[in-house]
Amino acid sequence: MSPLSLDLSPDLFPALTEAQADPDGPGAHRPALRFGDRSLTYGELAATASPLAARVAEAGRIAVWATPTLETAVAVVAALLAGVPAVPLNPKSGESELGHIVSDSAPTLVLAAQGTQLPSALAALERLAIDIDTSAPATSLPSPGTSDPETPALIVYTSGTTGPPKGAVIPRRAIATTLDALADAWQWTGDDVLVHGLPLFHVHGLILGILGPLRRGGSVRHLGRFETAGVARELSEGATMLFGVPTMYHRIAETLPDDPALAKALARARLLVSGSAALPVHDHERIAQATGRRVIERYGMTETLMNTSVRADGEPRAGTVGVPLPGVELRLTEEDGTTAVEAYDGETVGEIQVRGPNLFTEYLNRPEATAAAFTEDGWFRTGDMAVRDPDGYVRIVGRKATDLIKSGGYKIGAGEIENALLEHPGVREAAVTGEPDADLGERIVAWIVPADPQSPPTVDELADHVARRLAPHKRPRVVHHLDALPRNDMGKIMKRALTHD
Ligand code: MCA
Ligand code: AMP
Repeated sequence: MSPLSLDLSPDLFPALTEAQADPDGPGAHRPALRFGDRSLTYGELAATASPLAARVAEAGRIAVWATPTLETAVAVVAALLAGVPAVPLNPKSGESELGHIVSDSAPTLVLAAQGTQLPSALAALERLAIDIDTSAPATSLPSPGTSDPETPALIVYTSGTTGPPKGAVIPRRAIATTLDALADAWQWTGDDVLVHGLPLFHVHGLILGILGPLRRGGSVRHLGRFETAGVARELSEGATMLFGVPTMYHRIAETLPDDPALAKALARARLLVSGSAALPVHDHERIAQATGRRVIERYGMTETLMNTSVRADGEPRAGTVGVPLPGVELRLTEEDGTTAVEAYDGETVGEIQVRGPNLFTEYLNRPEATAAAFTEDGWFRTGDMAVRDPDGYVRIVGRKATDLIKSGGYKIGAGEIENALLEHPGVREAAVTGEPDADLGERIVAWIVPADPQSPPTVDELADHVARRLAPHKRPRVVHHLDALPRNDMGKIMKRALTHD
């Protein structure tokens, strides 16, 4: 582990402060954000985010309608400047998921781009339209001295095995340290130009993908939605880094044989980074073969931000997530959850536990869940199972909970989908599992006992039902009908007995 180098300065975005202080200086004219044909320099970002920050400064907590747009980036930056915690909302969330997040996090305001139609679940909230007007006179940025590093910066909702998603409270300290640790590992500087098409309501797309470049004084070009053509265009027009989930790299690997321009563009990139789920070795190899470049993986979690990475100056090794980041303590533990595994033999499996300034502070309103997530001496139990190579490289081999599914890089709890399915009148019993999928990593499979075996609900009907209530990425892709679910003597569903045959 490298020594801890903690920057506890409350100023998350020095380049923005500099642009504000010297609006005619070169720093103010540097590009900061670009979404399609709309962009902002640091000076323009300061001019548009600072009045918004002043307007939200008195709000206890705000929600942000996190579409993949310039408005979302501006709203989150404004909240961070004001020191007001922001809750990013997935604009595709269904009524039940949105209702839960809003009642749990109790924001006083919702920020959304001007002209956005918001769903009824948000009707009771006061609304503030984000209007990007770079001609507005910049008000002074709120004094950075007012923000304690422990102040909650973001509350990001993340699924567990059962029940609705929990709000992970992420302090400013965690954002600053994780981004600085990545800068060290990736030699990430203000000269880098990042391209990605990740959603902006999760850690990957928002903290790494938007706040990361802004903390470095560099820039990001967001694709609006992921497409290999957009990746090729941006990397051939000056972008230096690409972030994506394995599904995106899988689609790149599939496209490469017929797209020499994409291969050429990827070959020029300084760094290709994958995370949120494991990138299969086959996709690693296909990309390396077509481009001569190796994708590097980093490993993180909503609750911990980033824990490990293959370093830019290290050996890229497919199938591993590299070494602990500076400041992150990482250990593997035996089944008892407290005895450390000492072996670095590439064989002995243990649960990954982490400790460090990159961690969240708590699950909002869930003291018991928070307590259960940590050991007595402050290690966070990730639930991920791994081995360590002799040189310290971590290899994730699975996860403890079979009821957590990673599909397209999204973490999805089987329990929340089962609960939604049970609310469908055509479903008497339901169990949800994940099965391997070349594109998504895992796909969601629903096993149901229909209320009326003569007319069971169709896969489309159940997919729509789940998408409307929770979110489209949580919809089952496959549905099996059964006469009864396999249960043990205690009545517990035996998911391992759920197979096709
Ligand atoms: C299809 N669609 C539907 C339905 N069927 N909508 C409603 N009801 C239905 N029944 C729509 C979808 O909404 C979507 O719409 C389109 O059809 C296709 O959806 P789908 O096939 O599900 O996926 P995709 O659009 O092809 O998405 C693949 C993806 C996506 C782009 C890779 O999964 C993705 O963005 N993943 C990123 C996940 C992520 O950022 N995870 C980070 C969390 P439309 O076309 O309009 O969109 S993990 C994290 O943060 C930690 C810290 C970490 O380590 O990174
Ligand atoms: P989330 O809770 O959505 O933030 O997802 C965090 C989980 O994603 C981790 O606990 C891991 O299981 C998984 N994950 C993230 N990055 C990687 C990676 N590079 N390789 C394997 N799994 C990963």
